Amino acid sequence: MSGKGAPELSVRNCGDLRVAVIAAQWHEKVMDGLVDGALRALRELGIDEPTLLRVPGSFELPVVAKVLAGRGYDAIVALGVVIRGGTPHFEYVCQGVTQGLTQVSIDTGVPIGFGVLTCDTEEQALDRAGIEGSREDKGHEAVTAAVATAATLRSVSEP
Ligand code: DLZ
Repeated sequence: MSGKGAPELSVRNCGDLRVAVIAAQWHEKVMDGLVDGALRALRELGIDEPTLLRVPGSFELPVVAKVLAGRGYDAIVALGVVIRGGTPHFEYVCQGVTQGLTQVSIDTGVPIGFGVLTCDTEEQALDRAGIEGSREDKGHEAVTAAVATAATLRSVSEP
Protein backbone atom coordinates (compact mmCIF):
# COMPACT_ATOMS: atom_id res chain seq x y z
CA MET A 1 0.00 0.00 0.00
CA SER A 2 1.31 3.41 -0.83
CA GLY A 3 0.42 6.85 0.42
CA LYS A 4 1.57 9.58 2.67
CA GLY A 5 1.19 9.48 6.42
CA ALA A 6 -0.67 12.28 8.14
CA PRO A 7 1.43 15.45 8.08
CA GLU A 8 3.12 16.42 11.29
CA LEU A 9 1.14 19.03 13.22
CA SER A 10 3.42 21.90 14.10
CA VAL A 11 3.73 25.65 14.11
CA ARG A 12 5.79 25.25 10.93
CA ASN A 13 3.03 23.73 8.81
CA CYS A 14 -0.08 25.03 10.59
CA GLY A 15 0.76 28.54 11.80
CA ASP A 16 -0.57 30.20 8.66
CA LEU A 17 -3.90 28.34 8.54
CA ARG A 18 -7.02 30.49 8.85
CA VAL A 19 -9.21 28.98 11.55
CA ALA A 20 -12.57 30.12 12.92
CA VAL A 21 -14.08 28.96 16.20
CA ILE A 22 -17.85 29.20 16.60
CA ALA A 23 -19.19 28.76 20.11
CA ALA A 24 -22.75 28.42 21.39
CA GLN A 25 -23.74 30.08 24.65
CA TRP A 26 -25.79 27.54 26.57
CA HIS A 27 -24.17 25.97 29.69
CA GLU A 28 -21.66 28.72 30.36
CA LYS A 29 -19.20 26.89 32.63
CA VAL A 30 -18.76 23.99 30.21
CA MET A 31 -18.58 26.33 27.23
CA ASP A 32 -15.87 28.44 28.92
CA GLY A 33 -13.80 25.27 29.29
CA LEU A 34 -14.33 24.23 25.67
CA VAL A 35 -13.43 27.68 24.34
CA ASP A 36 -10.32 27.89 26.55
CA GLY A 37 -9.19 24.44 25.38
CA ALA A 38 -9.75 25.34 21.74
CA LEU A 39 -7.83 28.63 21.99
CA ARG A 40 -4.99 26.89 23.87
CA ALA A 41 -4.71 24.26 21.13
CA LEU A 42 -4.61 26.97 18.47
CA ARG A 43 -1.87 28.85 20.32
CA GLU A 44 0.17 25.62 20.59
CA LEU A 45 -0.03 25.34 16.80
CA GLY A 46 1.02 28.95 16.25
CA ILE A 47 -2.45 30.07 15.18
CA ASP A 48 -2.53 33.18 17.31
CA GLU A 49 -5.35 35.15 15.75
CA PRO A 50 -8.30 32.85 15.15
CA THR A 51 -11.73 34.28 14.52
CA LEU A 52 -14.01 33.61 17.52
CA LEU A 53 -17.76 34.03 17.02
CA ARG A 54 -20.60 33.34 19.44
CA VAL A 55 -24.06 32.05 18.49
CA PRO A 56 -27.11 31.75 20.75
CA GLY A 57 -27.37 27.93 20.79
CA SER A 58 -25.90 24.83 19.18
CA PHE A 59 -28.70 24.78 16.61
CA GLU A 60 -27.26 27.97 15.09
CA LEU A 61 -23.75 26.54 14.60
CA PRO A 62 -24.27 25.08 11.08
CA VAL A 63 -25.51 28.25 9.37
CA VAL A 64 -22.59 30.29 10.64
CA ALA A 65 -20.19 27.47 9.72
CA LYS A 66 -21.59 27.48 6.20
CA VAL A 67 -21.11 31.22 5.72
CA LEU A 68 -17.56 31.10 7.12
CA ALA A 69 -16.70 28.10 4.95
CA GLY A 70 -17.42 30.31 1.95
CA ARG A 71 -15.08 33.01 3.18
CA GLY A 72 -11.73 31.31 2.82
CA TYR A 73 -11.23 29.63 6.19
CA ASP A 74 -9.08 26.50 6.10
CA ALA A 75 -10.79 24.94 9.12
CA ILE A 76 -13.73 25.65 11.38
CA VAL A 77 -14.27 24.46 14.94
CA ALA A 78 -17.83 24.23 16.26
CA LEU A 79 -18.30 24.18 20.03
CA GLY A 80 -21.52 23.58 21.92
CA VAL A 81 -23.11 21.70 24.78
CA VAL A 82 -26.51 20.07 24.60
CA ILE A 83 -27.85 18.48 27.77
CA ARG A 84 -30.85 16.19 27.79
CA GLY A 85 -33.97 17.67 29.35
CA GLY A 86 -37.42 16.32 29.88
CA THR A 87 -38.67 16.83 26.31
CA PRO A 88 -37.67 15.56 22.83
CA HIS A 89 -36.00 18.93 22.17
CA PHE A 90 -32.60 17.41 22.97
CA GLU A 91 -32.91 14.96 20.06
CA TYR A 92 -33.93 17.67 17.61
CA VAL A 93 -31.09 20.01 18.55
CA CYS A 94 -28.51 17.17 18.50
CA GLN A 95 -29.75 15.90 15.16
CA GLY A 96 -29.91 19.37 13.62
CA VAL A 97 -26.44 20.40 14.65
CA THR A 98 -24.79 17.08 13.82
CA GLN A 99 -26.38 16.70 10.40
CA GLY A 100 -25.99 20.40 9.66
CA LEU A 101 -22.28 20.49 10.41
CA THR A 102 -21.69 17.23 8.51
CA GLN A 103 -23.49 18.60 5.48
CA VAL A 104 -21.61 21.90 5.54
CA SER A 105 -18.26 20.16 5.82
CA ILE A 106 -18.92 17.71 2.99
CA ASP A 107 -20.57 20.28 0.72
CA THR A 108 -17.84 22.88 1.12
CA GLY A 109 -14.74 20.71 1.62
CA VAL A 110 -13.81 22.71 4.70
CA PRO A 111 -13.01 20.51 7.72
CA ILE A 112 -15.14 21.18 10.79
CA GLY A 113 -13.95 20.08 14.21
CA PHE A 114 -16.96 18.68 16.02
CA GLY A 115 -16.73 20.00 19.56
CA VAL A 116 -20.39 19.66 20.43
CA LEU A 117 -21.02 17.71 23.62
CA THR A 118 -24.30 15.80 23.73
CA CYS A 119 -24.73 14.63 27.29
CA ASP A 120 -27.35 13.23 29.62
CA THR A 121 -26.15 15.35 32.54
CA GLU A 122 -24.13 18.48 33.26
CA GLU A 123 -21.67 16.29 35.18
CA GLN A 124 -20.85 14.35 32.01
CA ALA A 125 -20.33 17.60 30.14
CA LEU A 126 -18.03 19.04 32.83
CA ASP A 127 -15.97 15.84 32.67
CA ARG A 128 -15.24 16.59 29.00
CA ALA A 129 -14.84 20.37 29.24
CA GLY A 130 -11.08 20.53 29.85
CA ILE A 131 -11.46 22.28 33.19
CA GLU A 132 -9.91 21.28 36.52
CA GLY A 133 -10.99 17.72 37.32
CA SER A 134 -12.13 16.91 33.76
CA ARG A 135 -10.87 13.71 32.21
CA GLU A 136 -11.21 14.99 28.66
CA ASP A 137 -10.67 18.25 26.82
CA LYS A 138 -13.00 18.21 23.83
CA GLY A 139 -12.36 21.81 22.76
CA HIS A 140 -8.66 21.03 22.39
CA GLU A 141 -9.45 17.76 20.58
CA ALA A 142 -11.80 19.44 18.11
CA VAL A 143 -9.13 21.96 17.11
CA THR A 144 -6.50 19.26 16.69
CA ALA A 145 -8.80 17.22 14.44
CA ALA A 146 -9.86 20.16 12.28
CA VAL A 147 -6.34 21.54 11.85
CA ALA A 148 -4.89 18.07 11.16
CA THR A 149 -7.50 17.55 8.45
CA ALA A 150 -6.80 20.98 6.93
CA ALA A 151 -3.07 20.18 6.91
CA THR A 152 -3.79 16.85 5.21
CA LEU A 153 -5.92 18.53 2.56
CA ARG A 154 -3.23 21.11 1.93
CA SER A 155 -0.57 18.43 1.59
CA VAL A 156 -2.48 16.75 -1.22
CA SER A 157 -3.35 19.95 -3.05
CA GLU A 158 0.29 21.02 -3.26
CA PRO A 159 2.67 19.24 -5.67
C1 DLZ B 1 -33.67 25.61 23.31
C2 DLZ B 1 -32.39 24.93 23.71
C3 DLZ B 1 -32.41 23.95 24.71
C4 DLZ B 1 -33.64 23.51 25.40
N1 DLZ B 1 -31.26 23.37 25.12
C5 DLZ B 1 -30.10 23.74 24.53
C6 DLZ B 1 -28.88 23.14 24.95
O1 DLZ B 1 -28.82 22.29 25.85
N2 DLZ B 1 -27.74 23.53 24.31
C7 DLZ B 1 -27.73 24.46 23.29
O2 DLZ B 1 -26.64 24.75 22.75
N3 DLZ B 1 -28.88 25.05 22.91
C8 DLZ B 1 -30.05 24.72 23.51
N4 DLZ B 1 -31.21 25.31 23.12
C9 DLZ B 1 -31.15 26.41 22.12
C10 DLZ B 1 -31.16 25.95 20.65
O3 DLZ B 1 -29.88 25.46 20.27
C11 DLZ B 1 -31.49 27.14 19.75
O4 DLZ B 1 -30.63 28.21 20.02
C12 DLZ B 1 -32.92 27.61 19.94
O5 DLZ B 1 -33.81 26.54 19.71
C13 DLZ B 1 -33.27 28.79 19.00
O6 DLZ B 1 -33.09 28.41 17.64
